[in-house]
Amino acid sequence: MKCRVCRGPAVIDIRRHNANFCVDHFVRHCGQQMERAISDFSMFEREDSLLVAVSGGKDSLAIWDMLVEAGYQADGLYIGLGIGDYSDHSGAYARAFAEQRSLVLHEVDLERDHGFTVEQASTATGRVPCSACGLSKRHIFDAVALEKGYDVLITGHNLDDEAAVLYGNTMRWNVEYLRRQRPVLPARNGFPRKVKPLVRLGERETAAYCVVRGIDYLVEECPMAAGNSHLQYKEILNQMELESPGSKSVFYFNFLRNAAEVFGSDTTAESSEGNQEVMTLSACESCGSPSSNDICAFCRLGERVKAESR
Ligand code: Q46
Ligand code: ZN
Ligand code: ZN
Repeated sequence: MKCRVCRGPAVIDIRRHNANFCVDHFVRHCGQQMERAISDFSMFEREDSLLVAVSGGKDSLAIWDMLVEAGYQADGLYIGLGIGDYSDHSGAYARAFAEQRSLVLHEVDLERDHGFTVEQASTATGRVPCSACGLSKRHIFDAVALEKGYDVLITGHNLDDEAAVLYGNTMRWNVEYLRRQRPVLPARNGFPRKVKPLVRLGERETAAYCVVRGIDYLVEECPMAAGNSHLQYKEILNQMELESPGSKSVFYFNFLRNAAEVFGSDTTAESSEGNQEVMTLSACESCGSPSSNDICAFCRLGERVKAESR
């Protein structure tokens, strides 16, 4: 197996590109794919300040590393969710990465700073943990980005994640979500722009990137994810990819190219000024975050957990 670029010994084959790469050219390939996503979707400019949502897993550490290597100004944000050992381990990987590279890592701990854990919220609401977890993460990412003045929030969603989410939303014809499934969600009042610069890389590639760059990451999956439909969709798509390399990429990028507009665009609703949705948002009376209710969904969740535990 020879590197497509230099003909030296290759360490990885990427079947959808019909290409093999040596370590150096693979790292370069990953950086180029990230830059292409940033420019194709106008994600951000060189001078923007970036906040990376860091979980301690391969994707978030890979994108943070690629951004820093490419010279972007990128700090990290880690949220302790209180999911037993998983949270302890994930925090340790995120901190070690930041310390080794002298990067800024902000930390929020759900229990210490907001008085509840994901598991407690799940019990109190009777809903799956991922529901309270997703709500809490979105709220905290927005709040920290706003409070600390970052221009853009970066998440490590890769091609496999996005194709699986698209598959799930299509299976249910979940039009509301299809409308919002873009690699860029523009800023709106009080909410930062959110972007996914890893959409051109699969998770096998982000894992390989971490290995060749010497990045230690948490391999263990969140225990709450076991058996969820997102993982099942990934398996189905992996099977298709095996038989027909490139299927995931075609499915996702052709959706963006040919079909996304059919479901309407969130661009208007998400634009930063002067649209109706923004006009109706006021500050949450409890935390000050933009909200369409007097008390935002996150603060209501916290209140509910406290009420249940009394
Ligand atoms: S961390 Fe949270 Fe995920 Fe765990 S509880 Fe679900 S949403 S699976 S990315
Ligand atoms: Zn090479
Ligand atoms: Zn609030």
